[in-house]
Amino acid sequence: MSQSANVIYLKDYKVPAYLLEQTTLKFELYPTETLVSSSLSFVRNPECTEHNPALTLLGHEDLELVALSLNGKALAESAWQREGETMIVAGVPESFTLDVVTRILPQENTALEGLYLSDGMYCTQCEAEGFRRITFYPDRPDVMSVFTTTVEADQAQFPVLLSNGNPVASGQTENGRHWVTWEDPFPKPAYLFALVAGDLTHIEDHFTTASGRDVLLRIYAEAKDLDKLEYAMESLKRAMRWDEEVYGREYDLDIYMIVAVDFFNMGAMENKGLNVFNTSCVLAHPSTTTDAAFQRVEGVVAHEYFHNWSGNRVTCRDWFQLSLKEGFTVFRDAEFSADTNSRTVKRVEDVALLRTAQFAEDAGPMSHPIRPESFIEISNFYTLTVYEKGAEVVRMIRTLLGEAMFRKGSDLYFERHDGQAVTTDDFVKAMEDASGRDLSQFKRWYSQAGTPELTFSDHFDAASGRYTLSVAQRCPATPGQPEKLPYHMPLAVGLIGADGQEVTLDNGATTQILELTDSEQSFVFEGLAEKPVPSLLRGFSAPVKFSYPYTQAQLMFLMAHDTDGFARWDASQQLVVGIMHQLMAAREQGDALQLPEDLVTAFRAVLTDTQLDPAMVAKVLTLPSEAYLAELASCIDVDAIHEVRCFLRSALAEALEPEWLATYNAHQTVGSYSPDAESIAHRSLKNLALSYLMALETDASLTLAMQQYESSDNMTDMQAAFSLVVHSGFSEAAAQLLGDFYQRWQNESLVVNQWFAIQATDPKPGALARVKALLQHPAFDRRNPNKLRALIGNFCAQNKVNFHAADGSGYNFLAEQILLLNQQNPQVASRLLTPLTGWKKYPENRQILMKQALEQIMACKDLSKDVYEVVSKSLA
Ligand code: B3K
Ligand code: ZN
Repeated sequence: MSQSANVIYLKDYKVPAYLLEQTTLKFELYPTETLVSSSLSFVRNPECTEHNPALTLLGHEDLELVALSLNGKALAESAWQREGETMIVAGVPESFTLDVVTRILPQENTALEGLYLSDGMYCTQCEAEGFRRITFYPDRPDVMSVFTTTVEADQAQFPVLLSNGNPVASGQTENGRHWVTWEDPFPKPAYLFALVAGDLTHIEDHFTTASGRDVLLRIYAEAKDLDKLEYAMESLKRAMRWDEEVYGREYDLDIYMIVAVDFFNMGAMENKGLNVFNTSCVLAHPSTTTDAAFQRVEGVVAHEYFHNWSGNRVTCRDWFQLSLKEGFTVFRDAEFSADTNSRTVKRVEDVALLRTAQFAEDAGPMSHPIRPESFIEISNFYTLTVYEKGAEVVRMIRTLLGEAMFRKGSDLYFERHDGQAVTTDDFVKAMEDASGRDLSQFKRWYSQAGTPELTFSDHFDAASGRYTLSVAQRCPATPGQPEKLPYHMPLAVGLIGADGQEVTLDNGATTQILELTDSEQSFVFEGLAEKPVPSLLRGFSAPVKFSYPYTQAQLMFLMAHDTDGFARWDASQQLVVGIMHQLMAAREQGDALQLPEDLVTAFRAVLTDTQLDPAMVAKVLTLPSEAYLAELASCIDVDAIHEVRCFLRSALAEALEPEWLATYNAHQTVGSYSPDAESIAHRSLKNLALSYLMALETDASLTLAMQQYESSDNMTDMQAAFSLVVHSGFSEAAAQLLGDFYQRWQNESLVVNQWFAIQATDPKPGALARVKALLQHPAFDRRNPNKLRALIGNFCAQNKVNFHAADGSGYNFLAEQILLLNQQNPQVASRLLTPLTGWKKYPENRQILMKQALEQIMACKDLSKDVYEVVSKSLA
């Protein structure tokens, strides 16, 4: 690409000069080419003030134009101009029909954007800018139109032909070909267009909407996966009901389809009426799918369904508004999962993700506000910031407004903007108008990047019984934003007395929402008999880092008495992190590492309390991840983090061996597998106990793991045992299981991915050589993003000790892989790069090597926009 990459700015937004009334498409799919004929009826946009504006279409640089005519008359070459992705047609009338024919080669499309083949099946991915790889079109989300799409292909090879909306006609032509026409009555931007053609089977069901309409539900997959579709169907029906009950939103078409494809850059896509899913987010069966994967299927099915309102009916004006649909929809799916399973567990998992990966993104070279101001390649902005932090921002609005006002606000938003392409400002305005609240300062969350940091302190005046809680906020500088203004955020706070009882606060409840608006602010509580222990940011009420000078005793007190599940878990994390920091300091001094007796006491108390939810016990007793410890560090010592974490695990295993064994035995699930929250909770605690027991590396623990591997009737238990053995020092058993597991599951592509992933994350020395060897394995396919993520992605992002090997071999490996993928699949290449982007947080010797790897990539002459943007910003 031209290295003077084009930067697109939010401030340059202009309304489109022409609107589209109708899009009529015909796809003729042939083995060597696909012909796309489109007929587009344009009208002048009354909102555009320009005099006689030209028509601007977008088409990928490699897109082949076969024919172009205006109102039925072929256009001379001089009538239009192409430059980069833009095609300009000047001198067009007020309203006109443009007919365009393009020739595309889906069989050669390795970027998996636009129309491509996945395992012999045609499918599309058009968000954000894939439609311009199909035809010349006003490919921008604020141009919406109704679509009529005809798909024609060989009948024997592609018996199923799908597109958005309802099927309205079908027929056969000569040479064994057939066609189907689909009509989508809801105006939509091109990014929501979809087409699927293949030899697919499906399951079907029905859903009756609250107003009594019948909706046909179909989930399509390859025949071999027919037995893995039921859970997605159940999840879909639950999500449809939930959206009616909680948001008053009904489905609108007569049919809702999901198609599972193996080659997919992301998780899934919410195309109107025709979702396309990565197989990993839709297929589920007890024998091949873990609990975590079942929950992911449920969450992603719901997420894509919820987009029908938050994304499709009301869509984004431009791609800077991406969080309008993604932040809101992630918030919606998180609440759905919380209502369906365990609220606290879901919250803890989401916060753990935010605190590790999103906070790291906020602190790195790609840091951006949830509404970015500029981009080179929009695909690089489908980030944890836009999604997860975006969801936290919506959550804060709900906390500030309260549930009833928030619902009033979302009703107003959907009603006011149905059928429109709008902005995050429009969303906030609807919330303000419905509630009468002023959110102008709050809107800084949309424009400022970085993670705010809160420092709490307090004072108790015994004579007056007055307790003062003070808080200071700051937000570190981020690229292009040296100074930040104070944020408006809700602090959900409780106070706990020495007897462990919650103090009743001014609002008559035990949790109060304090509104922080200033850079320093104090809150006063009157009438206390003694100094309480504060429980801060209950439910993680704002996406910030916060500190209060808790003693270890106070953290243990909160672990025992806080009535807020999140806060209890957070206290345990703070306690363990503090101890790990002490251990790292001891290691630095060359002192022997010692397990603090207090920690054993605290762990024992949790482990033996049969009243506690086993899922929460498992969360509390899981040591903070290496990624979280890395995020907290100012300079990341990968080896120290790994060693200290291993030490602590083994020491806790030893100190509590009988308790772990008892826990292991107590939480065996009986009866056939079920992915409900309670069964998942028992399995998670049982497998955590097994992991501690395996840390002892005794023959007895190996026997337990081997028995579990052999006798389990579900993938959760089998994989837990498998991965523990593979990662252990029992090399013979590991080799045996590696062979056996592959033998059993070689025909299950998603399970083979797990087999790759578990080897890629093995922390033992030599992992890189093993990963390199696996790249040659017959089951590895370099064109399949799931395989790339399983092997290369996991090694670089999760196997920190090996990726950060002192000789730089891990960095060189990643640079080589990025260069191989750069042209083939730019989106995946750019994502896999993430582990190198944080180079400035590592010690100098690593910094030099990581920077060299980035420079090696930068030196490549034909970098894709995707990779160029991430590498150039990382080196800036
Ligand atoms: N909206 C899609 C994202 C697809 C983007 C691909 N570059 C998935 C989702 O968030 O539902
Ligand atoms: Zn989404």
